[in-house]
This record gives sequence, C-alpha cells and structure tokens, in this order.
Amino acid sequence: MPPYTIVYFPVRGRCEYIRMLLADQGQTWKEDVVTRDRWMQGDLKASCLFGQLPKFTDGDVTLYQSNAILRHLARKHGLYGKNEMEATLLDMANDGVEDLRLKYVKLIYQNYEEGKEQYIKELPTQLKPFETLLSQNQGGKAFIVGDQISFVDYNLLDLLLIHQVLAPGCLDAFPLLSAYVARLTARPKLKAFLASPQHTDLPINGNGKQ
Ligand code: 6SG
Repeated sequence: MPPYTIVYFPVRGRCEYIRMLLADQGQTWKEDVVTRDRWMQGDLKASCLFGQLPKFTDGDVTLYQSNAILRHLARKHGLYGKNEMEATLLDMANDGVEDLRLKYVKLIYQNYEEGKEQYIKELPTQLKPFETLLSQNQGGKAFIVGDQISFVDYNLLDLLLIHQVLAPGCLDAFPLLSAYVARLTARPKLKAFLASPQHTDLPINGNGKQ
C-alpha cells in the first residue's frame, strides 16, 4: 500500500504538480477520484478543512492546500534546496508561480471567452520573471534555483505546460524557459508519467476549457 493518497476531482488541476513530483521521485500513490455527483452530496466538502479539494493523506496525516502538500513532499524528499538561502529563493519563486496560476484559474473559470485574447497579450510580461530567474542561475542551464531539482520546478513546469496548451508558441520568445521545459520533460520518470494515461486521459481543468 503506498503511503500517499490524492483525493481530487478527475482533472489535472491543482494536483498535477504534486503528481509530477511523486512520479519523478519514483513514488507511488493512490487516487481517490471524486466525481461531480459525489462532491455535490456535500458531506465530503463539509468535512474538508477549507471546503475544497485536493485532500492529501500521508499515512495518518491529512493535508489540504496544494502548495502546502507540495512543500511537505519537498521536505520529505529533499526537494527544498540545499540551504536556507535556496529555500528562501524557492519560496519566492513558488509564490510567483502561484500568482500566475491564480490569474490562469480566474481566466479559465470566470472569464475565458471575454478575457483570453487580453490574457495572451499580457502573457510575455507574466512569463518574463521566470526567464530572468533562470538566467540568474548558472546561465539558465540548471533548475529554477540551485543545482538540484526542487518542488518549484514541478510547479513551474506544470504552469508552463498548461500555458503552452492555452497559447501555443508562448515560450518561443523565451529560450531559457523553452530549453528548461525540454530538459525537465526528458527526465525518464517524468517523461513516462507525462506519456501515461494517468496524465493524458485527464482534462487540465474541471470545465472543459484549456
Ligand atoms: C477547485 O480551488 O478541479 N479547489 C477546488 N472546488 C470545489 O466546492 N488553494 C487551494 C489549493 O489546494 C485551492 C483549491 C481548489 O491550492 S480545483 C475545489 O475544491 C468547491 O470549491 C479546480 C477544479 N474544479 C472542478 C470543479 C470544482 C467545482 C466545479 C468544477 C467537481 C465538479 C463539480 C464540483 C466538483 Fe467542480
């Protein structure tokens, strides 16, 4: 029995960066898929700390909030930098990823038809900081911070992959980000996960938009 369980809707959504971390780290986990009908019954929602999914269990411990789950796994699996300074920079980078993810989620769930064009127009300004961060670390040839993979790399990779679906070619003007995506997605375990039905069969979002 794997120690980890992901309780979530049948989407990539706010679990795909957690799944990518687990898959790349050679971990197994159980999926407890919550259908719309199940969620609408209300009892599960009422039992969740913030009334939302994902819910994550690690043995006896139950966690909520996808970024907290990601950080928990980072601490357990040595993915939180090699010193305090790197951990600080990782926190900064992850908050940047979260800021753009929130804009993306707002577009997808609240403003897709009216907002997509403007969103794509402003996307280079939103992506630039990550190109800058990469450029400041070993000329962009490594990871987002330091010389080993971290939880932020999985979160940022997911963010970049979903934006390539929304706006194909959006990374073309960013050579370091383009090479970073190619490099990370070529990691054998991550590559196998991204090619598996576990990833490809799930929609990115819960409303069919992408
Ligand atoms: C939505 O926002 O899938 N959780 C979402 N929605 C259901 O009743 N800060 C935290 C974090 O963990 C954000 C959690 C996140 O990082 S994820 C949630 O629980 C609620 O609030 C996106 C997603 N959406 C699918 C979905 C949810 C509501 C409508 C579509 C599934 C289908 C119908 C109900 C459930 Fe549905």
